[in-house]
Amino acid sequence: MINRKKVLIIGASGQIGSELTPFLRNIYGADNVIASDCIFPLTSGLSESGPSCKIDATNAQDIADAVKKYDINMIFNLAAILSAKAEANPRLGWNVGIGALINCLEVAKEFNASLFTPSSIGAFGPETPHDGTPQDTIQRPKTIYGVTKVTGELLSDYYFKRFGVDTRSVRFPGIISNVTLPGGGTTDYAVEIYYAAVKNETFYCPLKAGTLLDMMYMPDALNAVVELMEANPDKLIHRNSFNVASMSFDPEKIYAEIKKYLPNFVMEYKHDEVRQTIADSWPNYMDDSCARNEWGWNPQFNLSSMTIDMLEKIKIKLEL
Ligand code: VAH
Repeated sequence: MINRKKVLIIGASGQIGSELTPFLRNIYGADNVIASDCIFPLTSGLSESGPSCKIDATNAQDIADAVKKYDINMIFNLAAILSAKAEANPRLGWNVGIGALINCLEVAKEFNASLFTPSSIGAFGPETPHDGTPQDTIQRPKTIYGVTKVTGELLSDYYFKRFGVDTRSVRFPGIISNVTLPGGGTTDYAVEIYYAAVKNETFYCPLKAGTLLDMMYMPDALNAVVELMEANPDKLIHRNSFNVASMSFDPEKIYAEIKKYLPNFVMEYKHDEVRQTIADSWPNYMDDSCARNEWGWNPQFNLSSMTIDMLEKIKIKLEL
């Protein structure tokens, strides 16, 4: 691996980017991690803690200019429109998801940079085995988000095999975090429920009881990204994209876990047809043995430990 990492993060203001940026700055040095976004302004924390620039990822020249200016050799492309929001504007979902990726692939090829682009459980569809979803299986997603994720996996593998671009990727479950709220995702309920509980508000859950989904706490997601990108390439049989799992639960299970600490918390159901249809097409839980065998994936958080940390961190954040 290249010893001196010069990193560019595209989409640094999003749910993953806003935490991946400081995480990578701690590892590689603040001056070596350039944060960029074009949809949301960078938070003061990100722009004050290291270099930043404005990049429209659907403009290849923007990316190339930044890679040249900062001598980048590792790109994290987090540009995406999440599942439910993309269903309302499929063209935008495609233009951002694939437009940004093809530009990143071409720039990574030209400047010999490695490239990480997250995939998702959204890359699977209703025909995919839902229990113990295999690493290699049928992928016929019925959402534009899923179509962009499968296309992204295929494009990233193609650029590796055809041009030798060092592309790597994981299929993230729903990511739960307490720094930046997610926007427009099907799994967002698993973040919003914690805020409602801390604020002692009734939570109206958009998904039905029994809707099992793979989920992951942000600290584990950040470790997955770095461990994969730092993995010995000779050990990688797969690249785009690894199943990574840590916990699977339905609304009833997370509700019961929160009530252990906030017994007066009330959750009711307020069905969201779009999100329910999407969630029903996704796995109940994935088999992530390939990630564990090929690069040592080993999540640290489960629903219980995540709940304790989320409630504590949100109470501090909301000063309650
Ligand atoms: C979404 N949070 O719900 C994203 C993610 C696996 C889910 O891709 O769209």
